[in-house]
Order: sequence, then C-alpha cells, then structure tokens
Amino acid sequence: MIGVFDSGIGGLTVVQALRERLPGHDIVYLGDTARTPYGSKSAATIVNYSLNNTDFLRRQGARRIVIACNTASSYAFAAVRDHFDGPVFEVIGPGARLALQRSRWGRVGVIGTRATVASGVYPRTFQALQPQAKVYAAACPLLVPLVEEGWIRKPETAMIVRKYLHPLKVKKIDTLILGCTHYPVLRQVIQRKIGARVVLVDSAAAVAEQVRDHLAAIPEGEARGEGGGRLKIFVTDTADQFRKTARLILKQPVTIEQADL
Ligand code: DGN
Repeated sequence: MIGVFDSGIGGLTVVQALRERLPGHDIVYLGDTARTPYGSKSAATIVNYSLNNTDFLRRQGARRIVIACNTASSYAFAAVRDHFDGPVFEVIGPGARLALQRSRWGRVGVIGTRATVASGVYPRTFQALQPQAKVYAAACPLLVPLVEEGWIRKPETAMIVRKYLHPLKVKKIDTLILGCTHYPVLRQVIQRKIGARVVLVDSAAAVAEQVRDHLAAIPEGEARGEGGGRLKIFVTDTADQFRKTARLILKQPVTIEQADL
C-alpha cells in the first residue's frame, strides 16, 4: 500500500497520476485539511505535521510514503525519511529532472507556495543537477485557496494567474514547473496565460513515474500491485468542498473518511 499526503486536496493530483500508472496498487491518502495551508507555516511546524501524517499513514498499512506536497517536500523530506522505515518519495527532484529533460534553452520557471519559494529548494536542486540552468521562481500564494474552493474556471482566477506569471514571461522561460501539487488542477489556465510555447512540467506526474520505476525494479510480492487498486481517502477536517474538487481531480465520486491523527 502506498501512503500519500498533502496539506489538502492538491496531493490528489499525485494520486491520480499514480493510479494511471499503477492501477493495481492500493493507495491511502491523507489531506490535512484541518491544518492547511502549509505554505505559510514555519519549517518546524511543517516537519511536525508531516511526521504526524506519516504516522497516520503507517497505521493504515502504508509501506511507502509519497510526500505529495512541494512545501512539505522542501522542509520535511529528510525528517520523514529518517522517521519512516520504508521508501519515501518527494516531488522536488523528479520535477526538476523532468524540467531539465524538457527544457530547450535551460530557462526554467517555477511556481509554488511562499514557503517552497522561500526555501530555495528548486534553485539548490538545479544547482546540483545542472548549474548553468537559469531558474526563476515565483510564489503564488492565492492559488491554493482558489483550488481548494474549486474556483477553476472563474475569470478572477485567470486574472490572478496572469498577474503571477507576468514576471516569468518577462524572463522568457521555456519550461514552467508546477511546483505545487494543487496547480495541475489549473493547468489549462496556466498554459493559456504563460503561452503555448512554454512546456509545463507537472511534479505530480514526475513523482508518480519515479514510484512506478521504483516498484518495477522490485521483483516480487506486494510491490507488483496485488492490492486491487483500492483507494482510501482521509481528511482531518470537514469534507464538503473537498469532495467536489476531489471528484473533479479523480474523475469519479469518492468516499471520504475522517482521520484521527
Ligand atoms: N500542495 C502543496 C504544495 O505542493 O506545496 C501546497 C499546499 C499548501 O499548504 N499551501
């Protein structure tokens, strides 16, 4: 069973990407809706919440953890990896590597939460992978609440996206990393506003591919996906809006349970 967590609904884009690639695997998801957003919290708080989430998923039977949140990946990956006795995946590295494969001129934009951008994790990762790449990051703090509210096709959302992307357009980026797992939900409007020539890189799809490759390298047993593809979704607070947006992301109605951390 693969355990996946995010501060809210965004990590379901990772779940959807995992289900498309690993249909036989059981997944348990935790959206920490009571404590969202993580993007405006301190590093110590993000680590603390991430460890609680990991413990909950372990109790549900998870043997692998996917941190389906760029903010938690930025601050808590090392802590979760040290804490959990199985493989732990984060979203930053896979997204950055995919961007380098796709970028023609090495001019990469990254959009994410304030905390992700402030952590400097993307420039650091690119520095290690390909120091000559030019990386431009922009924080887009209003986008997570808009997604959580399901404001996907509203003109107000398009206006805000355009404003956030303007500085990156000026830098003539050729590739844009959706450095927050909520953002694939806004993919269409982001593509429209950044322009058709810019390649969008979805960190959700990138980490799902890494998990698939990891499992493919394991010869036997549970790693082959004998679970039947069950999906359990938990939240830490009320689920009404969550249910509507979850349906949109997963393309099917979902049952949501209350998590007691
Ligand atoms: N989905 C989270 C991310 O990828 O950073 C952000 C959610 C939040 O708490 N702001």
